[in-house]
Amino acid sequence: MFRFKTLVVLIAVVAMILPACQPAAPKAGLKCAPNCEYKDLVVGFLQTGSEGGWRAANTASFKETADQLGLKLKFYDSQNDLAKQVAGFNQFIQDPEVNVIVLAALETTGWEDVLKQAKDAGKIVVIEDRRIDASEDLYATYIGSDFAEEGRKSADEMCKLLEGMEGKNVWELVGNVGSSAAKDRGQGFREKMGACGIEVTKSQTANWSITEGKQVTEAWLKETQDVQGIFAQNDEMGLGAIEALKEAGLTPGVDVKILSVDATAGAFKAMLAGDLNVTVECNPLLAPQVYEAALKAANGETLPKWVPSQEGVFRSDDPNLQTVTDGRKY
Ligand code: GZL
Repeated sequence: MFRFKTLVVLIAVVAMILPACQPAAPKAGLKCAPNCEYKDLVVGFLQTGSEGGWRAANTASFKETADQLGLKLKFYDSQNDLAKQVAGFNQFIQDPEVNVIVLAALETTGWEDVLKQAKDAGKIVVIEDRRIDASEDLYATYIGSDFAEEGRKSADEMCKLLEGMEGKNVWELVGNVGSSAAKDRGQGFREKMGACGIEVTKSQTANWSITEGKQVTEAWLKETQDVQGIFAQNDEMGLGAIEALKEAGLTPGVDVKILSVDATAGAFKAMLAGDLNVTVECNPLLAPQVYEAALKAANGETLPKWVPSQEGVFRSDDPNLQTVTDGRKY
């Protein structure tokens, strides 16, 4: 009996000592934690490309804010080519100077491997603008818009624009099909369009561009002119559709209602001209939030996995539209 009691006590003592002998869990964050400052950050930024006004404003936000905060920014233009963007990601993993990687993903899938390699290399990863389908433990946080909500807002606004019209046929100009922005805007629009009987009778990618937006709309107009609204998933494609409607002898904004997403300078100009009816805002000025999140992660803080942007809706019938336009940053 005595030996049994001795054994029990011995096991209890060992169980108490063991944890203290475990190797300490690796410290979260960078070597400078918990006193990292912006000057300690070297950020490798993988931008999608330069496809339009939204992207230009997003890039400017990262370059200007880096200068203001005194951090070093290494900018990589993926030229809207997924293979180039993955290559750039690997380049930043190999770069001993880079301790933070920021990704604006061209597509939602295909990131697990490079994210795991970045984690193993001790690099902080922040996803900006476009969300991705990957394990949340592989990145610090995602800073970007709720694209599905933008789609829902677009359907609600299109219902108002088509009120009183007999037909409810809407044509959809889609961004690059693998992107979260295109997928989620389309899904959100379809969630709410039924409320007023809208039917999406034509839908095709125009890859975020004015030229392709015009080409696709021209081809559709050759088939039929039975369309009451156009839902363009970004402003550039909406501007292309406007050009095509005019060349077909139709009055955009009147004969056919036009709604686009982003709220860039081009959209405000088109609304003031009466060609565009509504633009749903998508905020590109994300760099301050992204760099702040990177610094917190560098100092070992755990962040929420998504910080949604706050955004509005702008309409051509707003009596204060010129004042609002004059106050815009992009
Ligand atoms: C949205 C952004 C989209 C814009 C397009 O956050 O990813 O990409 O809506 C841009 O204008 O090409």
